[in-house]
Amino acid sequence: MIRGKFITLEGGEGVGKTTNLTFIKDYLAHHNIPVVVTREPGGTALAEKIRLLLLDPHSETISEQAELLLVFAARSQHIKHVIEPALSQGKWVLCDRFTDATYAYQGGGRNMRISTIEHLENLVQGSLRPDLTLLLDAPVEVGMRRAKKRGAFDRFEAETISFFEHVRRAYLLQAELNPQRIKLIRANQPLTDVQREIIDAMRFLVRNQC
Ligand code: Z5A
Repeated sequence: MIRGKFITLEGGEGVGKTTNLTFIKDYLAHHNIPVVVTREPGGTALAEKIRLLLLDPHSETISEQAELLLVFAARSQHIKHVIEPALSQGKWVLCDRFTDATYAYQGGGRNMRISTIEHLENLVQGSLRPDLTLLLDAPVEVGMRRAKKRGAFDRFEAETISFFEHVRRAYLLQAELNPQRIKLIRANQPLTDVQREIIDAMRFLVRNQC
């Protein structure tokens, strides 16, 4: 059985990850590629409970270290019960956020040590890394404006502009450090243009499959 491909979608607040997830799923279905769509934090019953704890704006103050460990605890469950089984059955996995989000939010936003994140990444993931990451990038104000339309803020959305500027910078650094894997998509454009860039970035992977 040929192993499936692992695609992740990343970016800051309101850049359009959820919107484009459906678009990508349909694009893969059009090419007869079986795909499992999932998200982080989350993807299993336990990981979804951890997600609720992480996003709850009324939870007790969560230390930066606890936040990082919760993110990786959820990821460990997700990999074992969803991601790895699907990939080994030849399915593709399309995941709304993955470890680049940890580098961006806990590394960039919370200023946690990158070496600690790397250590946990190796511990929890072994050699698992995405085959392709689409990083939707837009100025922070654009994403926040779009996200605001949704109403009540979760624990992350209540952060300051400066926090999200650090997140964005950390994402862009990840893209610079991993140019083969991470494709930058300019998300501050009309949706049809964003989706054209997404298809361009995915074409190579999809063509090799068909
Ligand atoms: N987190 C973490 O800290 N560490 C980790 O390791 C991981 C996650 C994995 C999960 O949030 C939180 O967990 C996240 C980081 C943290 N916190 N934050 N913030 P999430 O991923 O579930 O939620 P999110 O980032 O807040 O995603 P989002 O706000 O749902 O944004 P989105 O999915 O990127 O955007 P959207 O919902 O598709 O679009 C927003 C609106 O913009 C919507 O009305 C669209 O119709 C509109 N839109 C989209 N594209 C366009 C274009 N091109 N033009 C105009 N309008 C558009």
